[in-house]
Amino acid sequence: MGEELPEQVLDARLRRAVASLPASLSAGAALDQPIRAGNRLTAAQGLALLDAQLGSRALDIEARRLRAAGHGYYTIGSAGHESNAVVAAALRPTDPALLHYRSGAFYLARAAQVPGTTPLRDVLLGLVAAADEPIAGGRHKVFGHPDLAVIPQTSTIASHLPRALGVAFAIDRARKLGVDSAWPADAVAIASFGDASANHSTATGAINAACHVVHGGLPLPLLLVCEDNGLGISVPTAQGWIEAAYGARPGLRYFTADGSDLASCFDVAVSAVDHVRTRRQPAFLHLRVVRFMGHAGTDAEISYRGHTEIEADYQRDPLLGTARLLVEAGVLTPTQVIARYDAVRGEVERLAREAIGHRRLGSAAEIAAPLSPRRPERVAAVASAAADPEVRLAGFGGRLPEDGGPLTLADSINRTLSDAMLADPRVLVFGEDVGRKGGVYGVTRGLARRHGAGRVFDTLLDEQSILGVALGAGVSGLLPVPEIQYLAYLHNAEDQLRGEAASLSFFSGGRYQNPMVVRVAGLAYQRGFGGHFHNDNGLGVLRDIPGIVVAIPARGDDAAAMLRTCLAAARVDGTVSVFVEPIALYHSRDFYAPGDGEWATHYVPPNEWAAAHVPIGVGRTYGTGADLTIVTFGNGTPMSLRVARRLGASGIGCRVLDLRWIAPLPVEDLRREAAATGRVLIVDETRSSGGVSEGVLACLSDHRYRGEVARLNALDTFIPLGDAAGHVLVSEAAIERAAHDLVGR
Ligand SMILES: Cc1ncc(C[n+]2csc(CCOP(=O)(O)OP(=O)(O)O)c2C)c(N)n1
Ligand SMILES: [Mg+2]
Repeated sequence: MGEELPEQVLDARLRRAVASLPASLSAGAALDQPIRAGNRLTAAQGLALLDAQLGSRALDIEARRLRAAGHGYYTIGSAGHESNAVVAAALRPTDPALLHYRSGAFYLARAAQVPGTTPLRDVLLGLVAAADEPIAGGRHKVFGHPDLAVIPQTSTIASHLPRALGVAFAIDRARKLGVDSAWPADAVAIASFGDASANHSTATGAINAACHVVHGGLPLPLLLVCEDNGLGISVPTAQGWIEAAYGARPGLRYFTADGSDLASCFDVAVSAVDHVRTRRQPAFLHLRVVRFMGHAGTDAEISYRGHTEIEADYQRDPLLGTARLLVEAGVLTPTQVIARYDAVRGEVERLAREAIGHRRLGSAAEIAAPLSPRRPERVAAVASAAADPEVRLAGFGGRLPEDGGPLTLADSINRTLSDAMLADPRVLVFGEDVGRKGGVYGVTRGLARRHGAGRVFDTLLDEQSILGVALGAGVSGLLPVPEIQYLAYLHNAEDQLRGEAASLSFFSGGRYQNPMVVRVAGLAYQRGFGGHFHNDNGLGVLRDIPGIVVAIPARGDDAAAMLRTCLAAARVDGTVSVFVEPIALYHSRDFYAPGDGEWATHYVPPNEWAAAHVPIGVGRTYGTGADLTIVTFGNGTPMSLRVARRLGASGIGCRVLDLRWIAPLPVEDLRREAAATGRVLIVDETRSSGGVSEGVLACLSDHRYRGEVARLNALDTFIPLGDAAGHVLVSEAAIERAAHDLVGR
């Protein structure tokens, strides 16, 4: 006989401890009576929760057996944390939940409140990566279910807390605005996480933002549940730290409970939920638990924990605690507890055998299907929706933008946002400085006054929370348009886009989406002003995120049409778009010469079908020259057009393709325009490493372009202050030289 496996030790310990509980002599408590004097938990509720806890334990044991047999792919369990079931019992099954990976008993207890659900089977299908698992469909093992209001989470610890903040915010905001939401108006959002995770800046930022919202007098019904097992893999959390850090935060009511005692845990959870639901204010529920069987199946905790420490945890097994409670109340005998345990173990084994036979994901197309659904015809139809003429006229203060003069890029975005807000009450515009000030560059000027502070508002200065509010609002049925003030400041929040926004549809098989359009002011050419952080020209972090759309308009009419497309794609397909606005072009009016006003454009209202919308991934070609194709975008567009005019004067026929969309690239336009001249010059204001030109070159190569090609990029460096910036950025003179060079080859 080899050494006993951790799951065998845990199983044997529980059986032995339950068997040795002194059987109560009482005749048996009434099921509708409190299970223990002074507690609110009834015997019936205690029984139901015992079943959730036993089921969760059985799943953890089965996960390891499946792994050992080569059928399972995930062994992080909930063993020791099963008192989290009380949180589900204290909530309603319609309260949106974002769960820790050890909240298995919560999941089972919630499912028990919804008839027709099959939670044991769901989890087992997740463990074996079955294609018909109800949330991720084999793409991940995660707790989630659309019928249970459980939104699936990534493995990035704490990264769900900004979204949880946003969901809580959206519940009351939707009610205030009178728009439909995915959750009941009196719902509570719940997010659980571990004790080590509570230190992550993403968690501290989101919790700080929650306190900040309350401090500002706004509702935020968020229940934060810290499942504190005292460890983050092998690193202990200092004794008392969670309470020291979160016990007395402004606006955040602190509750704490011993996870080994179901009855008191339940009472505390009920009080916490009641606080959040009735006061519409956040609470922090500190659930003190233990962790059995190490961090995951591969983790031998004996290498970093003492024997006595591990041994002491068995006394705090929540299943033993619940068994003791039921036995002492005379509801079950120890033998009956074991019988229930055996029954669920047997049921889980049977379901596991069945799960093994289920189909796994079978093709690349099947895997990627939910990533970024695209229905361009429906997007086009929605993009052309406008508010009623009278509403528009009143909304624009009696003067429609199409009746005024030509507009800059900034003004076109402003009018387009207004039109979108007039047409759809779900649209929210927010970020740092976007409200009263109207944005650092005036892009959102007047919107708060026109559409109200409930829809256009300033946030606190935390990009993770800004995107988190958008993630939560989007998944709740609103249409958020968050602003990131500068491209350089997207980076500290990038995971909210990459890990959270972009992946939700993928990991939920399209069952949850976070439609949103993130506006980001960016790129260089601000005549040296502001240095690198106001001239960031790196788009590499956006180019490789699966499924997202990256739009970069160079002129006002494109900005209006493209923004409408992004908003419509968000509504129709749940698309996540990043709308990069070239700061240097915001207020440009002139093009060839000072005062010519040729870069400003006429505003086309949304319902003027053809001109008001541009499909995702379709570029704009200027000119029909046969000698050279310049491929560019953003600031490169006006620069290249000016160079093209000079080249034309010297007898070189040019055409300029403005890509407009960096992701997905306009492949058809690229192929066609490259083939038309056989000479391609890529004018790319981003850096040569990780820049857009890499994608363009790869696209040309993939499509067997055989002509000449050259590229101009910014230097692989950060941007300096002042005129020195000119040394590292692509210039018109360089474009002209490169064009002559290429044509002369
Ligand atoms: C951002 C991030 N960093 C590191 C990890 C790797 N990791 C997974 S779980 C974990 C420990 C989490 O501890 P805790 O929050 O206490 O949760 P517990 O596992 O103890 O329930 C770590 C470091 C991760 N998933 N995400
Ligand atoms: Mg922990």
